[in-house]
Amino acid sequence: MKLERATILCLAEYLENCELNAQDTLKITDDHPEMDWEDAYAIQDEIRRRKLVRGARIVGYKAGLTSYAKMKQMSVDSPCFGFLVDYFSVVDGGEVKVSELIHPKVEPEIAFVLKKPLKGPGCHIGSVLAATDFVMPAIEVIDSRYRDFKFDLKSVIADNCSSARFVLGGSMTSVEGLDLRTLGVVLEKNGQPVALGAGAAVLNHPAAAVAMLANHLGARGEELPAGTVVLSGGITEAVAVAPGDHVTLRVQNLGSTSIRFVE
Ligand code: OOG
Ligand code: MG
Repeated sequence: MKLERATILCLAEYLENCELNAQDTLKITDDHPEMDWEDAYAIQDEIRRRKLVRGARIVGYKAGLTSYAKMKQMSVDSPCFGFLVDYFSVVDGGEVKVSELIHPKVEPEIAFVLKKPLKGPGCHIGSVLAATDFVMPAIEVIDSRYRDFKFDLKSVIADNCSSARFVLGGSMTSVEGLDLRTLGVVLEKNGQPVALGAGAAVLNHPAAAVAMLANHLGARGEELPAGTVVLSGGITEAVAVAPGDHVTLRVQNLGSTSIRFVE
Protein backbone atom coordinates (compact mmCIF):
# COMPACT_ATOMS: atom_id res chain seq x y z
CA MET A 1 0.00 0.00 0.00
CA LYS A 2 1.31 3.41 -0.93
CA LEU A 3 -1.45 5.68 0.36
CA GLU A 4 -2.03 6.68 3.98
CA ARG A 5 -5.15 5.19 5.58
CA ALA A 6 -6.57 8.72 5.96
CA THR A 7 -6.16 9.33 2.22
CA ILE A 8 -7.97 6.07 1.40
CA LEU A 9 -10.91 7.05 3.64
CA CYS A 10 -11.01 10.50 2.13
CA LEU A 11 -10.94 9.24 -1.49
CA ALA A 12 -13.67 6.67 -0.71
CA GLU A 13 -15.91 9.37 0.74
CA TYR A 14 -15.18 11.65 -2.21
CA LEU A 15 -15.88 9.01 -4.88
CA GLU A 16 -18.99 7.73 -3.13
CA ASN A 17 -20.33 11.27 -2.92
CA CYS A 18 -19.73 11.65 -6.66
CA GLU A 19 -21.96 8.59 -7.10
CA LEU A 20 -24.65 9.74 -4.65
CA ASN A 21 -24.76 13.29 -6.04
CA ALA A 22 -24.36 12.23 -9.69
CA GLN A 23 -21.33 14.47 -10.08
CA ASP A 24 -18.32 13.60 -12.18
CA THR A 25 -14.65 14.00 -11.30
CA LEU A 26 -11.22 13.64 -12.84
CA LYS A 27 -9.58 10.26 -12.31
CA ILE A 28 -8.08 10.00 -8.83
CA THR A 29 -4.67 8.78 -10.00
CA ASP A 30 -4.09 12.29 -11.42
CA ASP A 31 -3.63 13.55 -7.85
CA HIS A 32 -2.33 10.24 -6.45
CA PRO A 33 -0.04 8.72 -9.08
CA GLU A 34 1.65 6.53 -6.48
CA MET A 35 -1.59 4.66 -5.73
CA ASP A 36 -1.16 0.85 -6.09
CA TRP A 37 -3.62 -2.04 -6.71
CA GLU A 38 -4.11 -2.70 -3.02
CA ASP A 39 -4.95 0.96 -2.46
CA ALA A 40 -7.47 0.82 -5.31
CA TYR A 41 -9.31 -2.16 -3.80
CA ALA A 42 -8.99 -0.65 -0.30
CA ILE A 43 -10.87 2.44 -1.53
CA GLN A 44 -13.56 0.21 -3.10
CA ASP A 45 -13.80 -1.78 0.19
CA GLU A 46 -14.29 1.43 2.14
CA ILE A 47 -17.09 2.51 -0.24
CA ARG A 48 -18.71 -0.89 0.39
CA ARG A 49 -18.32 -0.46 4.16
CA ARG A 50 -19.90 2.99 4.02
CA LYS A 51 -22.93 1.61 2.13
CA LEU A 52 -23.36 -1.34 4.52
CA VAL A 53 -23.25 0.98 7.53
CA ARG A 54 -26.13 2.94 5.98
CA GLY A 55 -28.18 -0.26 5.63
CA ALA A 56 -27.48 -1.36 2.07
CA ARG A 57 -27.11 -5.11 1.49
CA ILE A 58 -24.70 -6.88 -0.84
CA VAL A 59 -26.72 -8.76 -3.48
CA GLY A 60 -23.93 -9.72 -5.81
CA TYR A 61 -20.55 -9.23 -7.38
CA LYS A 62 -19.32 -8.38 -10.83
CA ALA A 63 -16.41 -8.85 -13.14
CA GLY A 64 -15.84 -6.03 -15.61
CA LEU A 65 -13.58 -5.39 -18.58
CA THR A 66 -13.64 -9.13 -19.32
CA SER A 67 -14.15 -8.85 -23.08
CA TYR A 68 -11.75 -7.54 -25.70
CA ALA A 69 -14.47 -5.14 -26.92
CA LYS A 70 -14.71 -3.55 -23.45
CA MET A 71 -10.95 -3.48 -22.83
CA LYS A 72 -10.43 -1.82 -26.20
CA GLN A 73 -13.26 0.68 -25.62
CA MET A 74 -11.82 1.69 -22.23
CA SER A 75 -8.11 1.36 -23.16
CA VAL A 76 -7.23 -1.07 -20.36
CA ASP A 77 -5.71 -4.54 -20.52
CA SER A 78 -7.17 -6.56 -17.66
CA PRO A 79 -10.44 -7.19 -15.81
CA CYS A 80 -11.66 -5.51 -12.63
CA PHE A 81 -13.98 -6.75 -9.89
CA GLY A 82 -16.67 -4.99 -7.89
CA PHE A 83 -19.74 -5.48 -5.70
CA LEU A 84 -23.48 -4.97 -6.23
CA VAL A 85 -25.81 -3.66 -3.52
CA ASP A 86 -29.59 -3.85 -3.29
CA TYR A 87 -30.38 -0.38 -4.59
CA PHE A 88 -28.48 -1.08 -7.86
CA SER A 89 -31.10 -3.72 -8.72
CA VAL A 90 -33.97 -2.72 -11.03
CA VAL A 91 -37.02 -4.94 -11.67
CA ASP A 92 -37.37 -6.46 -15.11
CA GLY A 93 -39.08 -3.92 -17.36
CA GLY A 94 -38.52 -1.22 -14.74
CA GLU A 95 -37.30 2.36 -14.88
CA VAL A 96 -33.93 3.93 -14.29
CA LYS A 97 -33.88 7.63 -13.46
CA VAL A 98 -31.17 9.24 -15.54
CA SER A 99 -31.17 12.28 -13.21
CA GLU A 100 -29.69 10.01 -10.50
CA LEU A 101 -26.78 9.14 -12.78
CA ILE A 102 -24.02 10.99 -14.64
CA HIS A 103 -23.76 9.44 -18.15
CA PRO A 104 -25.20 5.91 -18.08
CA LYS A 105 -24.31 3.20 -20.59
CA VAL A 106 -25.76 -0.29 -20.96
CA GLU A 107 -23.98 -3.60 -21.41
CA PRO A 108 -25.27 -7.07 -22.37
CA GLU A 109 -24.15 -9.65 -19.80
CA ILE A 110 -24.77 -13.19 -18.60
CA ALA A 111 -25.60 -13.36 -14.88
CA PHE A 112 -24.76 -16.44 -12.84
CA VAL A 113 -26.68 -17.28 -9.67
CA LEU A 114 -24.80 -19.66 -7.39
CA LYS A 115 -26.23 -22.57 -5.43
CA LYS A 116 -22.93 -23.25 -3.61
CA PRO A 117 -20.30 -20.82 -2.38
CA LEU A 118 -17.19 -20.43 -4.54
CA LYS A 119 -13.88 -19.71 -2.90
CA GLY A 120 -10.56 -19.30 -4.68
CA PRO A 121 -7.74 -19.97 -5.22
CA GLY A 122 -8.04 -22.72 -7.79
CA CYS A 123 -11.52 -22.00 -9.17
CA HIS A 124 -11.91 -22.78 -12.86
CA ILE A 125 -14.72 -23.02 -15.40
CA GLY A 126 -15.68 -26.49 -14.12
CA SER A 127 -15.98 -25.40 -10.50
CA VAL A 128 -18.06 -22.38 -11.53
CA LEU A 129 -20.47 -24.48 -13.60
CA ALA A 130 -20.79 -27.03 -10.76
CA ALA A 131 -21.63 -24.24 -8.29
CA THR A 132 -24.10 -22.47 -10.63
CA ASP A 133 -27.80 -22.77 -9.91
CA PHE A 134 -28.87 -20.99 -13.13
CA VAL A 135 -27.91 -18.27 -15.59
CA MET A 136 -30.03 -15.33 -16.77
CA PRO A 137 -29.80 -12.43 -19.22
CA ALA A 138 -28.61 -9.24 -17.49
CA ILE A 139 -28.32 -5.63 -18.57
CA GLU A 140 -25.75 -3.77 -16.54
CA VAL A 141 -26.06 0.02 -16.39
CA ILE A 142 -22.59 1.42 -15.79
CA ASP A 143 -21.96 5.04 -14.84
CA SER A 144 -18.30 5.85 -14.32
CA ARG A 145 -17.88 8.69 -11.91
CA TYR A 146 -14.97 9.85 -14.09
CA ARG A 147 -15.50 12.63 -16.59
CA ASP A 148 -16.23 11.27 -20.10
CA PHE A 149 -15.51 7.71 -18.84
CA LYS A 150 -11.76 8.59 -18.93
CA PHE A 151 -9.93 6.46 -16.38
CA ASP A 152 -7.14 3.99 -15.78
CA LEU A 153 -7.59 0.58 -14.19
CA LYS A 154 -6.70 1.67 -10.64
CA SER A 155 -9.10 4.60 -10.73
CA VAL A 156 -11.97 2.48 -12.06
CA ILE A 157 -11.37 -0.25 -9.43
CA ALA A 158 -11.55 2.37 -6.67
CA ASP A 159 -14.84 3.53 -8.25
CA ASN A 160 -16.34 0.01 -7.87
CA CYS A 161 -15.88 -0.58 -11.60
CA SER A 162 -18.51 2.02 -12.58
CA SER A 163 -21.34 -0.04 -11.02
CA ALA A 164 -24.67 1.75 -10.92
CA ARG A 165 -27.73 -0.37 -11.80
CA PHE A 166 -28.57 -3.78 -13.25
CA VAL A 167 -31.60 -5.80 -14.28
CA LEU A 168 -32.06 -9.56 -14.63
CA GLY A 169 -34.83 -11.23 -16.59
CA GLY A 170 -35.78 -13.99 -18.98
CA SER A 171 -35.73 -17.55 -17.77
CA MET A 172 -33.61 -19.03 -15.02
CA THR A 173 -31.78 -21.67 -17.04
CA SER A 174 -29.57 -24.48 -15.81
CA VAL A 175 -26.11 -24.54 -17.40
CA GLU A 176 -26.42 -28.25 -18.08
CA GLY A 177 -26.53 -28.79 -21.83
CA LEU A 178 -26.04 -25.08 -22.48
CA ASP A 179 -22.98 -23.91 -24.44
CA LEU A 180 -22.26 -20.52 -22.91
CA ARG A 181 -19.59 -19.80 -25.51
CA THR A 182 -21.87 -19.92 -28.52
CA LEU A 183 -24.84 -18.32 -26.79
CA GLY A 184 -25.89 -15.36 -28.94
CA VAL A 185 -26.89 -11.99 -27.49
CA VAL A 186 -28.72 -9.09 -29.12
CA LEU A 187 -28.93 -5.74 -27.38
CA GLU A 188 -31.68 -3.48 -28.69
CA LYS A 189 -32.19 0.22 -28.10
CA ASN A 190 -35.60 1.56 -29.06
CA GLY A 191 -36.30 -1.56 -31.09
CA GLN A 192 -33.07 -1.45 -33.12
CA PRO A 193 -30.20 -3.91 -32.57
CA VAL A 194 -27.22 -1.84 -31.36
CA ALA A 195 -24.79 -4.54 -30.24
CA LEU A 196 -24.46 -8.25 -31.06
CA GLY A 197 -22.19 -10.91 -29.66
CA ALA A 198 -21.74 -14.36 -28.16
CA GLY A 199 -20.64 -15.59 -24.73
CA ALA A 200 -17.13 -16.47 -25.92
CA ALA A 201 -16.37 -12.73 -26.16
CA VAL A 202 -15.94 -12.86 -22.37
CA LEU A 203 -12.57 -14.55 -21.75
CA ASN A 204 -13.54 -17.31 -24.21
CA HIS A 205 -16.17 -18.51 -21.67
CA PRO A 206 -18.23 -16.32 -19.29
CA ALA A 207 -17.66 -18.81 -16.44
CA ALA A 208 -13.92 -18.02 -16.70
CA ALA A 209 -14.74 -14.47 -15.55
CA VAL A 210 -16.62 -15.83 -12.53
CA ALA A 211 -13.66 -18.10 -11.72
CA MET A 212 -11.29 -15.11 -11.90
CA LEU A 213 -13.57 -13.17 -9.59
CA ALA A 214 -13.71 -16.06 -7.07
CA ASN A 215 -9.92 -16.37 -7.18
CA HIS A 216 -9.55 -12.62 -6.72
CA LEU A 217 -11.86 -12.68 -3.67
CA GLY A 218 -10.15 -15.82 -2.34
CA ALA A 219 -6.78 -14.06 -2.35
CA ARG A 220 -8.39 -11.47 -0.07
CA GLY A 221 -10.01 -14.01 2.28
CA GLU A 222 -13.50 -13.55 0.77
CA GLU A 223 -15.78 -15.80 -1.26
CA LEU A 224 -18.80 -15.69 -3.55
CA PRO A 225 -21.64 -16.88 -1.26
CA ALA A 226 -24.45 -19.20 -2.38
CA GLY A 227 -27.44 -17.27 -3.71
CA THR A 228 -25.27 -14.48 -5.02
CA VAL A 229 -25.78 -12.88 -8.45
CA VAL A 230 -22.57 -12.61 -10.42
CA LEU A 231 -22.31 -10.44 -13.53
CA SER A 232 -19.65 -11.88 -15.82
CA GLY A 233 -18.93 -8.70 -17.80
CA GLY A 234 -20.07 -6.87 -20.90
CA ILE A 235 -19.99 -9.05 -24.02
CA THR A 236 -19.89 -6.04 -26.36
CA GLU A 237 -18.96 -2.38 -26.08
CA ALA A 238 -21.21 -0.39 -23.75
CA VAL A 239 -23.91 1.75 -25.39
CA ALA A 240 -24.84 5.24 -24.15
CA VAL A 241 -28.47 5.86 -23.18
CA ALA A 242 -30.64 8.92 -22.54
CA PRO A 243 -34.08 9.64 -21.04
CA GLY A 244 -36.79 8.10 -23.24
CA ASP A 245 -34.64 5.13 -24.29
CA HIS A 246 -35.95 1.61 -23.96
CA VAL A 247 -33.35 -1.18 -23.91
CA THR A 248 -33.96 -4.92 -24.34
CA LEU A 249 -31.45 -7.73 -24.16
CA ARG A 250 -32.33 -10.99 -25.91
CA VAL A 251 -30.17 -14.00 -25.16
CA GLN A 252 -30.46 -17.21 -27.18
CA ASN A 253 -32.44 -19.84 -25.20
CA LEU A 254 -32.59 -17.60 -22.09
CA GLY A 255 -35.29 -15.10 -23.03
CA SER A 256 -35.08 -11.35 -22.62
CA THR A 257 -34.95 -8.55 -20.08
CA SER A 258 -35.57 -4.85 -20.51
CA ILE A 259 -35.24 -1.48 -18.87
CA ARG A 260 -36.52 2.03 -19.54
CA PHE A 261 -34.67 5.29 -18.96
CA VAL A 262 -36.64 8.30 -17.71
CA GLU A 263 -35.68 11.85 -16.62
C1 OOG B 1 -15.86 -0.27 -16.24
C2 OOG B 1 -16.85 -1.34 -15.93
C3 OOG B 1 -16.86 -2.40 -16.99
C4 OOG B 1 -17.90 -4.50 -17.86
O1 OOG B 1 -18.83 -5.31 -17.85
O2 OOG B 1 -16.97 -4.59 -18.66
C5 OOG B 1 -17.93 -3.40 -16.86
C6 OOG B 1 -16.32 0.69 -17.30
O3 OOG B 1 -16.26 0.36 -18.49
O4 OOG B 1 -16.73 1.81 -16.96
O5 OOG B 1 -18.82 -3.41 -16.04
MG1 MG C 1 -20.43 -4.76 -16.70
